[in-house]
Amino acid sequence: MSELPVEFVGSFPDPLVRLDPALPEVAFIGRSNVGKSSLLNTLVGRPGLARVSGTPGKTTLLNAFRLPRLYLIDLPGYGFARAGKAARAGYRTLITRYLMERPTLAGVVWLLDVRHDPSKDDLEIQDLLIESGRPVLAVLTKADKLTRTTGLSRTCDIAVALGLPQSQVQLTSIKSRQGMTELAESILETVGGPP
Ligand SMILES: Nc1nc2c(ncn2[C@@H]2O[C@H](COP(=O)(O)OP(=O)(O)OP(=O)(O)O)[C@@H](O)[C@H]2O)c(=O)[nH]1
Ligand SMILES: [Mg+2]
Repeated sequence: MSELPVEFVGSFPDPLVRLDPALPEVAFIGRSNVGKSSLLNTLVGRPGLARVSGTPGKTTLLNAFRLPRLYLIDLPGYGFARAGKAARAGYRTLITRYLMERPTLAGVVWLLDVRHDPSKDDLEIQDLLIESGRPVLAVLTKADKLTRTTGLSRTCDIAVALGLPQSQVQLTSIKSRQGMTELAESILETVGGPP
């Protein structure tokens, strides 16, 4: 995917915003700081495209990026400890409506940090993902922070904890680029054709 032209379309507060042209889209969802924006940038080969930060909670709107025949959507992160009650409720409404009602959503890339067990927030999102019936790929991030062996055994453990088959769980790192080709292939498969 890194050879393809990609452009930032815009940031939107409305989960049902209409993008023109209407194309299938794949959304990146996960806890704040898990690496959604970094992964998106690495996949398309444009380091500064989606905003990455050491401060959690930077992405608060739905950010759309266009490839020739699909959109990638960078969603705000959940589980941000310092977010207030109102912000959490707002997030929940945004994500629920986005996952349940968006006609063009072809699939979801759900990010989890390979070093941590799924949190309460993660499991709540999983319930929503299941309820939405969307195709989901669980992507484990930051593999470079563990040894290869530990990374693989953590991948098995997390797949079991989530009740997912190994084929639906992909270990990745933006540093080593581990899992990037596989992730790009899965995304293209989800939207049903060439990018
Ligand atoms: N070592 C390592 N660091 C990573 C990896 N992916 C992301 N990071 C780091 O994790 C931090 C958070 O990354 P972001 O991409 O901003 O995370 P996010 O999920 O978009 O965060 P929010 O927008 O706040 O929801 C940054 O410091 C990244 O450099 C990875 O594969 N390996
Ligand atoms: Mg982000």
